[in-house]
Amino acid sequence: MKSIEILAPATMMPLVMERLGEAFTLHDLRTVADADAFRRERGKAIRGLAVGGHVRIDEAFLKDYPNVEIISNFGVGYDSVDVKFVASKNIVVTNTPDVLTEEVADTCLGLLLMTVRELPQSERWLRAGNWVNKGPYPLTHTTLRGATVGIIGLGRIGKAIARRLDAFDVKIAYHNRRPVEGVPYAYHASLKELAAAVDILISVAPGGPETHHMIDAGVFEALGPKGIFINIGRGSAVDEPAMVEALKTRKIHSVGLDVFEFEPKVPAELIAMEHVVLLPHVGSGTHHTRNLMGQLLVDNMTGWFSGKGPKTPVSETPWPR
Ligand code: 8YV
Repeated sequence: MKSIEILAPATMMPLVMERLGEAFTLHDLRTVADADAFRRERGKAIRGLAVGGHVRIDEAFLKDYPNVEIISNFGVGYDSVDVKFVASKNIVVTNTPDVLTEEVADTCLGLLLMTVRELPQSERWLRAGNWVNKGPYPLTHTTLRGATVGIIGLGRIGKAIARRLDAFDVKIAYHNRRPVEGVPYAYHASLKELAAAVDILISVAPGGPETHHMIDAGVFEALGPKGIFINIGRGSAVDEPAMVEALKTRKIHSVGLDVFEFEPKVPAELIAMEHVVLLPHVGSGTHHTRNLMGQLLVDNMTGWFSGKGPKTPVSETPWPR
């Protein structure tokens, strides 16, 4: 397979670069001396892309690489790939499901507890010397005791979060495009109705045109002044200015966010708020899980070019066709 040329539009983690580099002729677009010359001279030779969400892969990008057969994506979310266009060109897209499910669910529960019990704020209180100088950290108004938690998106990660929440003895409800069979949780066909029915709303919604800004001012209004919103899915599913406004006007109580609309940019107004919890997209961020994700990306690429087929094609580009 060494004669097969593949491209990483942005440098990926070392495991991916090394293993793809061993199997294929791998080009790293970020390190080529002259990107324009590269596109002109090698563009037509590129047959596979290894991507990680940093570069938008759409018609404009792909016009320089007309012979791409497979796009192997690092991450379960592949919203940076225009999958509709890509599918129309018979290009296969793969992602990295399952291997990150439990890690992301762990992070979500951590973020939830941090937000509900103000743990980062109380830690800052201790470090600032306030425990000694001012006394105990104030009691929190919010608690999981007696709470109902709503999950937007009861897929693999949503279910893993729900399983963990079961152990916390809270009520669980969810919104999904359609009801999920075999789960005991209350289904709400309307997102607004789910928001109105719960104390804490967790979004695991993916990105892309279908979910764009679906969590809007109306949803925050329905969640209410004691409500907490947690996002571990994609920032683009949230109308970020509407969320900031809802926080400023106390239409909701707090948020805990691992994802943002324009990462790594986080609105300054959010950063200035002491009572919200903001994480830099660390959901799957352990060596253990990222290595599994990286290996799956590599396996998809080698599976394709060895004729075995991709391991984890996305639903829009099923395999075998
Ligand atoms: C990754 C993620 O860290 O899998 C996803 O969709 O959001 C994260 O697990 C991210 O995609 C890496 O760029």
